[in-house]
This record gives sequence, C-alpha cells and structure tokens, in this order.
Amino acid sequence: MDFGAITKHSVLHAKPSGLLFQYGTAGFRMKAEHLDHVMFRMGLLAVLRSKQTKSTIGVMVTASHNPEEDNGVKLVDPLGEMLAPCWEEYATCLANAEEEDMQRVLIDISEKEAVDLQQDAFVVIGRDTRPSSEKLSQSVIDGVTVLGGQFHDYGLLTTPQLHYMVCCRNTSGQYGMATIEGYYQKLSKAFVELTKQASRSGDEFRSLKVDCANGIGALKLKEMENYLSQGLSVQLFNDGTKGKLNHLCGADFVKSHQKPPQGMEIKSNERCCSFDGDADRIVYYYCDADGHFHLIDGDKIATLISSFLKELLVEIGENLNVGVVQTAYANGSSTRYLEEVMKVPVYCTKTGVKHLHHKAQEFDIGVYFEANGHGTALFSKAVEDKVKQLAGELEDKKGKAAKILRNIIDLFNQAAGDAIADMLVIEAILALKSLTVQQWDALYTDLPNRQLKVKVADRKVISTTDAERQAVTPPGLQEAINDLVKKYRLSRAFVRPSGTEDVIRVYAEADSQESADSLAHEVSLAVFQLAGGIGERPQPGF
Ligand code: 16G
Ligand code: MG
Repeated sequence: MDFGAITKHSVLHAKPSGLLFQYGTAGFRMKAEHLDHVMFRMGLLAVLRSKQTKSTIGVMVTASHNPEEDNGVKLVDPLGEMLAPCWEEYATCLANAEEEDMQRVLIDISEKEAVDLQQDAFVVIGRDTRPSSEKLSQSVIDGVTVLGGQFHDYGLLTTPQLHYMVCCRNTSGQYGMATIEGYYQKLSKAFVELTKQASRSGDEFRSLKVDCANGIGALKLKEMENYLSQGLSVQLFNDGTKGKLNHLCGADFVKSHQKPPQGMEIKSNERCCSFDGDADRIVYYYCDADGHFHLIDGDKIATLISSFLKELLVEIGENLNVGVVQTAYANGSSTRYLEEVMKVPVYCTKTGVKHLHHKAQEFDIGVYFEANGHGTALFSKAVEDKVKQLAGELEDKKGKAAKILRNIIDLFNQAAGDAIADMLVIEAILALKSLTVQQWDALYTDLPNRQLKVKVADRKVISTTDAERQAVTPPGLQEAINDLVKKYRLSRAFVRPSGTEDVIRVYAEADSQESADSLAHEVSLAVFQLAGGIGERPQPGF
C-alpha cells in the first residue's frame, strides 16, 4: 500500500468531526453532505475485500427509500450477497478512523484477513438517481484507484442490477452476461416464455401501473419495456420527470401510510404496484369499487409465490422442500395461512435482507420476503439441475411444470430481492393462474396493524431476542408489553431499535384497527417510560 498516496488523497476527502458512522442493516446511510470520506474509504475497503476474496466486489451508492437529501453506500460480496458481518465492522472502523489512524486501520484489516496485497483487485460501482450520487461515486473511484484497484463504473443502476453484475462477473458469465443488456435479456426471455405458456390458457393482454418513486426504477423499466414485447404493458408514474425521489410515493410510503402514492390515477380494480427508490422493494395494491384501498404487501407476495412453487413441485413429483422466511413484521394472518392452509413451514428471522437470505438458503426452495416488499426466492443447485433435466427431457404435464419452473428460476434475481424481477414473476404467476388482483388479495385478510416510532436518548438500551419478538432489556419492558397485549384479541406487539434511523420501532396488530392503534400507542408509552424517551410523550391518534 502506498501510504503517501493514500494520505494525499484521503485529506481531500476529510472526515467531518463530531459524527459517528455505522455500517447498519444496509450499509451507511445519512445526509449526503457527510458521506464524502465514507465513499472514499469504502473504495479502499472494496479493494481489500476484492484482494482477499480474489473476486469482483460491488459498491452501490444509494439511500434506497430515504429522502432525496440522504445518501448511502453498501458493499456487495462475490456472489451478489450482502457484505460479510466482520467486514461490516471493518467498514465502521474505517469510516470512523481519524486521518492519522488510517494507515494503522488499513494494515490491521489486511493482517487480520490475511489479504494478499499483491493480488489484483476489481470493483464495480453503481449509483441511484440522487443529485448527490454522481459525485459520491467519484469519491469511491478515487479510493479504489489509490489502492491500485481496477474498476468498472456502471453509472445508473438499480441496487439489484449491481448485485446481478457482481454475481455474473464472479461466475464467469454462467449466471448471465454482466451488462445491462444481459440483465434485460435474461429476465425478458424467461418472462416472454412464461407468458406464452399462459396465453395458451387463454389469458388476455395484461397491463400494470407502476409507481417508480421518482427513482432509478423508472429509467430502467423504460429501457426494459422494449424487451418485454407483448407480454406486459407497464404504465409508469412518478418517473422522476417532475416529483421528488420517494416523496409521497414509492413502496415505503404506500406500505407505511397504507394509501396510494400521489401522482398516480387509479381506477377501480386496476392492478398497481410501487417500487422504492433503488428498486429492490415492491408492493402491489388496488382500489375496489367503493374506493377502498387494498394493500398487497410482501407477505401476500410470498404467499402467492410459495403456493405456486409448491403446486409446480407437486406436478413435478419431486420430493423437494419449500420454506418461507419472514420477519416479526409479517402479518399474523399470513403466517397462519401459510402454515395451516398451505402447509408450508414458516421461519422468522431478524429484520434485514441478509438474515432472511441466510435462512432461505437452507431449503431446496426458500422464499423470503419482508412485509415491506423486500424479497426473492432461492433455489438450490440440486433443484436447478433437476428442473433443467426434466424440462429438457419431458413433453408431458411434468415437463411443462418443469419448464415453467426453469423460467421462474431464471426470472428471479437470486442475488438479491429485485422489484423488477419480482414484478415479472408475479405478473407471470397471475397470468398462468388467471388470477385477478382481487382474487389474490382474497387469499386471506390481513390483521389490522400499526407501526409507530419512539425517540429515546439511546436506542441501544433496547435489546431483543427470538428474532426481535421479545425485548430482553430494559428490565420490565417485555412484561409491560405482555400485559398490554393481553387486553386485546388476536393481538401481538413487539419493539426493536431501528437499524437505519435513531428511533425505536413499535409494531402492534389486533382484531380491529382501533385495537391495533390503541395497543401500539400503549406500547409506545411503555417504551417512552422504560427506555428513556425524549421529547414529547407519544400522543394517541395518527
Ligand atoms: C434496511 C434493510 C431492509 C429492512 C430495513 C429496516 C436491506 C437491504 N435493507 O432498509 O431489509 O427492512 O432496513 O429498517 O437489508 P429499520 O431497521 O430502520 O426498521
Ligand atoms: Mg431499497
């Protein structure tokens, strides 16, 4: 390492004083103006990680669903997964190091991880449409080059597209071609084949309204439209030409406010969906004839997908297991439906894609979704091989099911949850099964629920266990929650410190909206009292 050069460049990316940086659930995320040095240093770290794994590493500049003024960065590991946990710690350490300690920290990481500094390094970079993203990605490049790494800057990409590129490059093209055309071709080919199979069963022309959160998803869907031929017509809203990124629109807004985004005209019973700012989340919805809004969240998406995959496996007749992975935020009705009606085993992990992804890898087919619309399905190598073999050999019913499954495997971006890929899978399933959005919604009825945030002096005073469903500290909090939950029917509540904001999150569900609201409020008060609430006491009403 040329420390002279590193220092010379590093001082041009000075760390602001008095701020703490934390590689959280999905990387660093804060006001864009504080992030320049973090970007430079993540460029350095990506080079070390690339040398250590002898693979291409990705760096994505985005703050996903956060406001436009924020930005963030995360590293993507060789097979398109999230960065390994101990490297998250190095990232935090490097981001917080004072200028004079940089050398020591870099040497420390290299020694601990036995990084061969002579090894070549290659880093790929992508960014979202935030005004700050271009300059910040230049700082990443500065970090990469000063450590002697090679790079390819893909420019504007969705987060899942960057994961795809990393995965393609590290599997010598087996997963697909590491170009934007390669991505469109892989997904559209699978989708078009699936819709051909569907049209034989007499389905009509399909159209879908998509709210793109004024983000990158709009640009990429526009590019992709040409590849989809007649299979699906998408009508884009909040495409970034007028509105502000994630402002009153996008998947996070729709899910948390449980109402349609602004800037989209919805006629009754029209099928609509929303992406988030970097297009790795998706939720569906429609308004019924009475004007009532119906949200179809990640739980219902997981239900549709896992039920369909299970049906295909029955046709194929192979003894393969399907598991669904959720978080504590999954609606109780979805868990009950999956376990009791679908007879699919359901597992609960901590919030954050990496936790769900990890668990889902344990199954032949692991479907994981967060209620907020973040998710995908993973297929083991054995399943992939078996399905390919059957699809090639057989022309009967079993062969047809195998062909459908093969295309679904190709369609899912298995490297990461991908709103575009998920949308195409969902559209294909609805077409193949001739299901309307209302029929899909009617699989089960969500329990009314409410999410709230509470400000506390130090969110670390709350620690949890049992996949975040039980609070361990502060003492007395879990007992208080248990007593409150007992007052309501079909009720459940939990609290957890956010990994992306300086707040405690509260979730409650119950048999009616009034009960869910009231339970959430009472739990918020308990958090405020027992966990050092600051500012105004939580007030009832929303
Ligand atoms: C991040 C996570 C998302 C999770 C959310 C929770 C990834 C790629 N993203 O956005 O999965 O739902 O954080 O935020 O893992 P919270 O900790 O603030 O509730
Ligand atoms: Mg996102």
